[in-house]
Amino acid sequence: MEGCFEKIPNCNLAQICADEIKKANNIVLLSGAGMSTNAGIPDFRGPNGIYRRQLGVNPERIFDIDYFLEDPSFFYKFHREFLQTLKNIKPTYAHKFFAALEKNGKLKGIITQNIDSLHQMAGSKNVMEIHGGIWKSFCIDCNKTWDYEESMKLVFSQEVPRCDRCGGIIKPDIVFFGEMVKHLEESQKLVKECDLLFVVGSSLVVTPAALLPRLARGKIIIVNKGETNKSYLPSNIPTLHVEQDIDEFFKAVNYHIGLDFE
Ligand code: CNA
Repeated sequence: MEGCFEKIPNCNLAQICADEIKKANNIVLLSGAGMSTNAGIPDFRGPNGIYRRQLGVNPERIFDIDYFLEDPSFFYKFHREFLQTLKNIKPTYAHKFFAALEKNGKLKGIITQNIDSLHQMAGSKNVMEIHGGIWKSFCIDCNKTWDYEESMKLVFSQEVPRCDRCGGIIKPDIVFFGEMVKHLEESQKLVKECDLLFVVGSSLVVTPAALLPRLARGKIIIVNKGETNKSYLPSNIPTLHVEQDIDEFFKAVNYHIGLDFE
C-alpha cells in the first residue's frame, strides 16, 4: 500500500489485506449499510437501495428531523417496511469475521452507521452506534421510553404511534438528518489511535461519519462496491479500495488468516 487507490489485481487484494491485519495491533472498523445487505436489509445508495425507489419526493426526507416533526406518517410508512426486513435477521460472514478479530485482540472497536445491531448479534462488544438504533423508542415530548417489543405493538397498530402518557409523537432512537450523532468523541479517538482502519459498506456520503477517516494516521482499507465518495478521504494516508462483495472478500481474507468462527 504505497500510494492511494493504486490498481492491484483482485486476486492479490485478499492476501494484501490479510498481511495488513497480521501486522496491525489496533484495528478499527467503520461500517455502513452495505455491510448488512447480504443479511437481506436494503441499504440507501446501493443498486437496490431505498433511495433508488421512485417516491415522488426526495428520499432523504424519510430521515429528515424537520420533516418528521411536520409529518411523522411519511417516516412511519417506510419504517414499518424496514422493520419487516429485520425479522429473523442473522449476522453475515463479515459481521462474524470482525467479531472474531475483536475476540483475538486485534480489533479495538467498531463505529457503525447501522441501526440493525447485527454487530452485537455477531458477538462484537465495543460497538459505537453513531446513528443510534431501533431497539429503543421515546416520546419526543415527555421522554417516556419503550423497548423494542412494546414499541412494535404501537408502530403496527397506529399510523403514527403516540405516547399513552402525554399524546406526544413516539420516535425510534435513530439519528435523523439534522440531529447530532452519538459517541462522536469516542469514535474520533478510536480512529486517531488505530493503525489500520477498515471502512466497509459505506458510500462515505453521510457526514460526520464520512469525515472520520480523515483522522486516521495508519492505513485505510475500504471495502465497498458501487458508489464511494472519496472526496473526504485524507490524501496523505495509504488507502486501498477493494471493490468486491463484502462477504466474498472477507472469506478470501480469512483463507489467509484462519480465524476460527461460525
Ligand atoms: P449507503 O449510502 O446506502 O451506502 C452503502 C454502500 O454499500 C453503497 O455504496 C453500496 O454500493 C455498497 N454495498 C452494498 N452492498 C454491498 C456488498 N454486499 N458488498 C460491497 N458493497 C456493498 O449507506 P451508508 O452506511 O454509507 O449511509 C449511511 C446511512 C445508511 C446511515 O445513516 C444508516 O443508518 C443508513 N442505513 C442503515 C441500514 C442498516 O442499519 N442496515 C440500512 C439502510 C440504511
